[in-house]
Amino acid sequence: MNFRHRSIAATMLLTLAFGCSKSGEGPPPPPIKAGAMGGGTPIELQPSPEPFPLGLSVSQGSGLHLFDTPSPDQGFKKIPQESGAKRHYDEFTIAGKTHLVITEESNPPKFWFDENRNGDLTDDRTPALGEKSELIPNTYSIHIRYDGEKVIAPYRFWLFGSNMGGVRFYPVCHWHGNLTVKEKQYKVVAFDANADGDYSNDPVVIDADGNGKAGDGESLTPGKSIAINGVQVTLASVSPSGLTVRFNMK
Ligand SMILES: [Ca+2]
Ligand SMILES: [Ca+2]
Ligand SMILES: [Ca+2]
Repeated sequence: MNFRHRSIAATMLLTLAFGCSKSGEGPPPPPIKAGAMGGGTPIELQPSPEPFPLGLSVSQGSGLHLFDTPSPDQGFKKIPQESGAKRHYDEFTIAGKTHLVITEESNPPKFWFDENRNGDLTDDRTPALGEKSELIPNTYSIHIRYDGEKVIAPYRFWLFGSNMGGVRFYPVCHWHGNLTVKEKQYKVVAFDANADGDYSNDPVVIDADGNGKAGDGESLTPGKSIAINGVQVTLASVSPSGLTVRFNMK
């Protein structure tokens, strides 16, 4: 799977006005420079296609219904040309917004995601291909627009028929970076543990004791602190995309 490659090419576009960035085309866009939003010192994290960083657990998010036909209420305006393979028509709510989705039982299966939320499923990037042959369970990688940050960020997820009912998902990805305190580096992780595509409502973890696990006191919500090497480190915020975390240190 070329998640990393696609991440470099398509993550962190400076502006939505450039439209979609397809994988492998041209040089990577310049990274977002953290602006003046919020307090604290910003740290830019890097995307990773691996789940459960530092042993963090996850809950299941609501996924798809696999409707056989599009409902007039859903607002499909334009759909990709039929291929003969069976399709399903859904709304997928991620990062607080509803996106139209068409899934197709081709091999590999396809996942069209209305990234720009205009009801046209033909003007977005090429469909995400399942990493295995069946529609579900399978892993897909999409890009989500975080309009408030002007960021487009990758999101890789496991889509499966849940024993809780329905087709659900959880993230198979996270963001990671390093926080330097008194010249020593500590791993920082943002993980969408509640599976809604919004990292601002999950704790940020600093592996302060360096044991590779999220321990007691290492998971911070905004305003919470941990003492590291004699410095009080307080999480100011994490952006919805997960790209930027901000800390105050004193
Ligand atoms: Ca679209
Ligand atoms: Ca979340
Ligand atoms: Ca730890």
